Amino acid sequence: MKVLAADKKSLVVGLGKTGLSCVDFLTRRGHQVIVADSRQDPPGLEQCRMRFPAVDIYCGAFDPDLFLSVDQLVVSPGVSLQEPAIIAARAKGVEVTGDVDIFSRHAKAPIVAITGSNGKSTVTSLVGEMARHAGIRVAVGGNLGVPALDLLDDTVELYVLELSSFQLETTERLGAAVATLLNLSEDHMDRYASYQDYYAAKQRIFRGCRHAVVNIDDLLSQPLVREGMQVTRFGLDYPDFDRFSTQRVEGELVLVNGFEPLIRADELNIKGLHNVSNALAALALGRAAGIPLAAMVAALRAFQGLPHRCELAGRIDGVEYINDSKGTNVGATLTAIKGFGEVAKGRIILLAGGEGKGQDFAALTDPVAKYVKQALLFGKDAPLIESHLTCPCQRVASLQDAVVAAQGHARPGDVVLLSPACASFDMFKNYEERGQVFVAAVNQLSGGAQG
Ligand code: UMA
Ligand code: ADP
Repeated sequence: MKVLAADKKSLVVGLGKTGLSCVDFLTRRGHQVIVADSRQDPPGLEQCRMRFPAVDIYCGAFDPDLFLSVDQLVVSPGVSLQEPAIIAARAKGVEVTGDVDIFSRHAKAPIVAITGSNGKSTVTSLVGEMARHAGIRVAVGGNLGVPALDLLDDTVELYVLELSSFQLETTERLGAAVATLLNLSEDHMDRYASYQDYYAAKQRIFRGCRHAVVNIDDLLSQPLVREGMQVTRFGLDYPDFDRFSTQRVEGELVLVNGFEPLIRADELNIKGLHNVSNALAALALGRAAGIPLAAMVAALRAFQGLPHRCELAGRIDGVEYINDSKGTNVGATLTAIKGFGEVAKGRIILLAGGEGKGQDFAALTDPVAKYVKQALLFGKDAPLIESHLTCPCQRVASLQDAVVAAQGHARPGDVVLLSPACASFDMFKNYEERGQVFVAAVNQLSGGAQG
């Protein structure tokens, strides 16, 4: 086991939420800490200066000599390990770690770890709610929002962490009690040389794991190394004794444990088959973590879903406006298009665009042709997306303009769907702000009675 020796000098790289949590954790233990951020005026600068006046902060282009002057680099997920200063320091023997790695060495309670391209936040929140319903003292966070180190507390009985591929890259051996890779589709291709590299980063979630939860519907969710691991399965396809799945009972879709009915799909407040899959994943994870079934089912019944995920923003003149601002990759947007396309009485008006992160948008072509009558495209990669679409496309300068144009195209029964398939940071602070701007623009539309 690696130990953080008190005389080790650490350079915290990146001064966002994660960087601040690392500075806090390390300084409280008496370590020597300095901070570097490649931006001149990073988001956590003032806060860091006020809370940790003794910590030196270096802003602006990374200085390779600074990176060589320490024993270890604690790298934030937003910073690529391919930064030349990091590569050079590593080559000279400087240790490279991250917040989740440090967390895993200090957490005393079992960890349930969740990664995947889509559904992570929903499943993580669900497992957290299930544990709460069972009266377990649970701490929930990671990529979901609260950095892992800020969760550390000796009274916690269970940690539930959403982990991104970036966080896993700097995590040597997580040692989770239960871990899952929910599904895999292209994302963050601006940070990875290949899809294979992205997959390899996700697979790290299984290092040292005792119980893997595997999605039968996605072969890539299997741990590549499985020795000594228990496995629980989930999947939409068909029931069997070894899995959480679904079954038709008198025409109704029911979630089942083996062949035991648990809850009808239409009793869930989160809609769409992808959310049935998310609920099954949460049940399998919760079961593997020892949460009683009754508490898990109660939590499923109560869960209202997270904002900005296929959320109804308004209904005007018989048109539904859906906020799926968290649809930040092609896989998520395909899920939303197919989900609404299958059930809408009319067709979809799709609002998409932003920072495409190097993704291939070709997978959108056929589903968009089938379900979308008009695309309204904005942001940096609007031209690239348009090159893959055959439906009528219109470029707009802002999301507000897109909403106004969408109303012009919409007829009763249609669905106006914001599911950008892109990150937001070329136009917004984050996906939450993008979702809020969309909802505000919908609220400003004039129309007949809502409904
Ligand atoms: N920075 C540099 N140089 C760079 C890039 C970033 O110095 O080349 C600095 C920035 O100036 C900034 C700091 O690094 O000061 C930002 O750090 P960060 O980007 O790692 O962001 P945090 O605020 O620490 O938030 C991170 C996650 N962000 C990313 O992975 C990009 C948050 O996930 C997470 O909630 C938080 O840690 C707590 O664990 C957000 C996210 O977008 C929601 N995640 C991606 C996703 O879900 O697709 C992976
Ligand atoms: P993540 O945290 O991985 O981004 P979220 O739970 O926040 O996942 O969901 C983000 C979006 O991804 C949703 O709005 C929906 O469009 C899509 N999505 C959610 N779950 C799934 C799933 N199991 N399979 C495919 N797409 C999904």
